[in-house]
Amino acid sequence: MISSTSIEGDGSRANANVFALFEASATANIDRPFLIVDGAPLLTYGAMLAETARAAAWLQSIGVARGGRALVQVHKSPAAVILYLACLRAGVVFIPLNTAYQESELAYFLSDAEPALLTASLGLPAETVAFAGKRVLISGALGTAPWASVEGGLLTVEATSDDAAAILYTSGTTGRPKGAVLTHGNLASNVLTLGQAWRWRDDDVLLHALPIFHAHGLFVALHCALLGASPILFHERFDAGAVIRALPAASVFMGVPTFYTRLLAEPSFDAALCEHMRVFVSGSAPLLDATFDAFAERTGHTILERYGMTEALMVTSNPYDGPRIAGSVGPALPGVSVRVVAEGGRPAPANAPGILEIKGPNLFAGYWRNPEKTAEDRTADGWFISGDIATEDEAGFIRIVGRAKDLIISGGYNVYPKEIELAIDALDGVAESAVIGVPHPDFGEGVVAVVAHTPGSALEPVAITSALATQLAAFKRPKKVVVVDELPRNAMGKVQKAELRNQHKHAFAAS
Ligand code: MLC
Ligand code: AMP
Repeated sequence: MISSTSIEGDGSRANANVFALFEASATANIDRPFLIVDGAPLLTYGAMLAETARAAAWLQSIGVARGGRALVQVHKSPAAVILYLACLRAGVVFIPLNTAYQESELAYFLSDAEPALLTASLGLPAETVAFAGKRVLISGALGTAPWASVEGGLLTVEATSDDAAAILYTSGTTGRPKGAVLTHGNLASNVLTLGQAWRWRDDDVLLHALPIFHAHGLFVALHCALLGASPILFHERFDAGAVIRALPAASVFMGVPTFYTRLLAEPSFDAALCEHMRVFVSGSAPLLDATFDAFAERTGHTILERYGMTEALMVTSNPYDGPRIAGSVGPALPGVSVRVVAEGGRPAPANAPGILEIKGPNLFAGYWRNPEKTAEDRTADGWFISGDIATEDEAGFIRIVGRAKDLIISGGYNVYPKEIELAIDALDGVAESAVIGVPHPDFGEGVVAVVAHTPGSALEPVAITSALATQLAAFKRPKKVVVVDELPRNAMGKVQKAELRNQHKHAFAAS
């Protein structure tokens, strides 16, 4: 189990750079494998320290200094992990982007983030994108990384716990993504809490199949392993067959619910494969009771479900020791406070729904260059308004029972209906549209667009689907488009999304 090292206050660890925590663990375990790719150890923890120092020196040599921002849209690879850690070491603010984003979506992030460095692995945006900083292509191979020939290295720079470590974009009800600024203190406090709550062990081996451009894969999975200097079985993407083959060598696995339903769909997935597993963690989207039960029956393991969000990192977790309750995300993690607030701002009675609010050292600093939105999402007494509807029972166990925000979570990715509606409404022949999420057997929720045509236009669903193909990342595109004469409205003239969700609830029913 990892001891709780205070990163501030007592002077024993003056540098609050979150990397200093990982450096301390790595230094004590330099010969231990860090990343294991296709069964072969690629880097030891000692090599990780040397590579990240070199990459940090490279950042400095190209003028990307402490406080500067690096916008990074790269495939998951060992080089991408090194680049991330080098940014932490150098005090450069890391801004990861989903690789599925199209070039047109990237333009917004460039203008909003104003990065000093843009790194891509597929190709760099066309010259038409106004961007004054450096552009660099990195491949997945460490040997060809731009820092490969750098001699020497940069020591971990000093950071305070309030310094920005990363900005993660999350969309919003306005359709415009907002950058959540996470500090070194946020990241450090959360990983220390998780290491204890999940009883991280010295002999743990993490099977990592999540993307590393979101909080779950980056700040939860990767960070826990780094804190424990644990070997990581590093998979570039989730593939059920590959995960099944790797499981016998692992002890910890983390995933979104789709990972678990896909594993259960494999007849070869059984208890014997999970013999050495210590814990399976699920989060980012609701885990169905049916999945929890089927998993327990098949493997003998109860999935440990936790709840979090980009702006607050991990907030609640089912207990490691003690009952893990299906449908509940557990009580608040140590050091984190939650409350359920009913209409009118009063605390909701036990088991009654209300908005979940969050406070603690895990809470982000604010939205990048958006003080209005930062203020709007906080109460006068400093609590963050999550937008999730929850209940809390007498024992402090939280259930997420709905969302006050218009958000679809598909396979663990957030899709904001407003953004899709704006893109559809701009197309010829469209009067208006409503984008909804309905049950989907694989992704949990699937995106459906209900589109009203303009009078006299012969609008075809396929025309909408193909028009969106170049504008939106694939995971955001509606998996089904329905053209109607008009959208249902209530007496106030508001589109009735609940009615549409009901009408289309079987759109993806398994046949
Ligand atoms: C891919 N597609 C998706 C999708 N992922 N569509 C909807 N929802 C998704 N999540 C698209 C593909 O582009 C493709 O489109 C088609 O669906 C089929 O793709 P696939 O081959 O089945 O997808 P796959 O590559 O296997 O990806 C599915 C997945 C992936 C579930 C493995 O989405 C994934 O890794 N999700 C994890 C998301 C995650 O890490 N979330 C954490 C957020 S942090 P086409 O058109 O090409 O056919 C957070 C905070 C917290 O929420 O609490 O953790
Ligand atoms: P993101 O903005 O990508 O960080 O997504 C955060 C959102 O994911 C939360 O506000 C919740 O709506 C949802 N979420 C995360 N974990 C869970 C969970 N275990 N159960 C239900 N919803 C979850």
